[in-house]
Amino acid sequence: MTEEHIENTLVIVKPDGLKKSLTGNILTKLAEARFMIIGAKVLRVSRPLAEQHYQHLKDKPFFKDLIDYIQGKPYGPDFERVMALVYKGPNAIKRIREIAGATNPEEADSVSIRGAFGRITTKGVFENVIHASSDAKDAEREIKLWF
Ligand code: IDP
Ligand code: MG
Repeated sequence: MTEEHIENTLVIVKPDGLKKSLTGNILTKLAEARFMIIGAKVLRVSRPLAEQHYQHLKDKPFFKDLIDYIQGKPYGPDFERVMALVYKGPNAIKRIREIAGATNPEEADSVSIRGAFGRITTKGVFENVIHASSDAKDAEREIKLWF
């Protein structure tokens, strides 16, 4: 049996999630999984914030399109925003990653958020609806960065 850790993790409803009106759906899934919201805000993502959040991908060919994506640039001014949340609960990091699904929406479990609602854009960006911290170190760094 895996040991239970009470963890905090960062979730971001990305601009495509807001545009597709998936916020309620995502919040419901995480509430029904019994995670607690301990922080929430809607914000515009500045370029420095976007670049710091995705610093581990800065050498990738899709980096510029990824920064435009998290800033909501492809979706018009109303969707140049995200909803950032901090969730708390037992093994929250791993379990919320599972609910989110794999990074590539075409490979994600079809019942996961990314599998059900994500797509790959014609520019090749994985438009995958939601961010969820990938491990304890990332969760700590990201929560400090966003809140
Ligand atoms: P994660 O979001 O599942 O933690 P990361 O590797 O940290 O995955 O990548 C951050 C984001 O960058 C992804 O959620 C996705 O939007 C985008 N991305 C990652 N890898 C690729 C890729 O190979 N092609 C296009 N977009 C990608
Ligand atoms: Mg990641």
